[in-house]
Amino acid sequence: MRRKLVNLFFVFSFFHFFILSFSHSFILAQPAPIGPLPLPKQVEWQKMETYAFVHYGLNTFTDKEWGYGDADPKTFNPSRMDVEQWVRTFRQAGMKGVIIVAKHHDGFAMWPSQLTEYNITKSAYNGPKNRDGKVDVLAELRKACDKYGLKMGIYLSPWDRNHAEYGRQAYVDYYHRQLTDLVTNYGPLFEVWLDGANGGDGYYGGARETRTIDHRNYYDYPRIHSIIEEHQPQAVIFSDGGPGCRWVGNERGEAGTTNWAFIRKNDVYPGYDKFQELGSGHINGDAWVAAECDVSIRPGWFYHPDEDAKVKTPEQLADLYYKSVGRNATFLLNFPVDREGRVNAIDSANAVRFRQMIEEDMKTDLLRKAKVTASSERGRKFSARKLNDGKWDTYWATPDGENTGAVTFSFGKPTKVNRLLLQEYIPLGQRVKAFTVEALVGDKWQMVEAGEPTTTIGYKRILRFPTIEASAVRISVTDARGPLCINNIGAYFANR
Ligand code: FUL
Repeated sequence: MRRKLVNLFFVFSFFHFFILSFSHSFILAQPAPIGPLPLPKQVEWQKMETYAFVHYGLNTFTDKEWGYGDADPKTFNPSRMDVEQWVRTFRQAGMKGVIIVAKHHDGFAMWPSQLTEYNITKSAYNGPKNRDGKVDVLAELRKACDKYGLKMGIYLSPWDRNHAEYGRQAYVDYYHRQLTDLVTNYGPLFEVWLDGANGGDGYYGGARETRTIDHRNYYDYPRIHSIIEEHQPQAVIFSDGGPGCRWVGNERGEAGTTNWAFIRKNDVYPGYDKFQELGSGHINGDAWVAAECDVSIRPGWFYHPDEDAKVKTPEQLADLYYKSVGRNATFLLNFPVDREGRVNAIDSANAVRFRQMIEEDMKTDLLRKAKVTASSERGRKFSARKLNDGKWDTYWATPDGENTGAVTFSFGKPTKVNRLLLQEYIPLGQRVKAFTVEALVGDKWQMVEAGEPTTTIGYKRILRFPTIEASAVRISVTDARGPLCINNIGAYFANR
């Protein structure tokens, strides 16, 4: 009996060993990451895809884009302000968060800052009070974001045309204290926005002169980053050069068709002169700093009554979605809150309709039920079936040494298609450099012309093309930085 038990034990251990090494061979087969890599918070940020921007302040009432820094705070006088209305609108427009301009270049603080008199408590605004009995637009926004499940972010302009010490060290200290105030008093922030603008002249406490600063060194960015990282480790820091995310190099809302999530971090700084490069990033970059497309729903960032007829249409917004989210960037859509203190009815209607349009465009993924085959697979765990299983963190991968590969999806019958969506599994890096799309029409394979170069994919790439009736589609990656790791491919028929 005892011998039998011992034998059984050996047999069991033997099998155990085999099972373990077998399963290990699957587990170990994950492709090696290829840097630069995103931090988990950068991946979470990119998954937000679309979020709102709010420009609201003295400029709204003085009809300016860049206040000089001398406007009377009493000018700020909304008649029917309703922060919840903003956030409800954003939610209906599918926005996952909102970044508010806490202070624009004019230096006016939208919260009861104790560091300057030039703040909201000195305005004519008589809205809800914070814990200290003061009006506080940021506290109102925090509350509304929590109520409607949106994330909150802040914009704090480094340039300050009101401050007497601007250009000297005392202002830098002030700016750091102002930032500390914001990152410690308004709950978790998903993004902190540091713009690179600096026009030189300003009120500067009455001096009314031009002051120039050294863009690279004046603000002490390392200190700014450490203040944010200490209190808001989850926040992604925006500037021309990141470190969390980067400006896309234009304010039209368009990313480059080739768009790497990398930059050479020592080259780029806020106010970078070769900002045109930011639309495509640097293929040989050493830091993961994906692009964000900031654009206003109106021509200006702030509200101007004469722009009521110039609000971007739902069609134009949808086009920008494809040119931003559909090109490996995020879409930061600005809403110039109006003089009543609301997202204007035209803006709100167009933004909500835009979201419906995108949802209708990509309502049914035609590949979910298609049969998929691949030129090669890296074992069962990384089979081509992972491309249309609806899961974000399973992916198709090719074996080491294979930096090209093709997948074919067969519909079984001719099917109308005009959109294709691709996603790389970015926690392991961005790899694809070039790909092609073909469709089987009748018994002939023909190239699908998306009207733009099919180079990078990254987190998400969406192609639009004239409707074809295909019985199969084939995607071939023709060049990449390493073995392929693609987690999702979808195809749609947008009926508009
Ligand atoms: C720029 C600013 O100069 C504009 O006024 C606006 O705030 C835009 C989003 O960033 O740097």
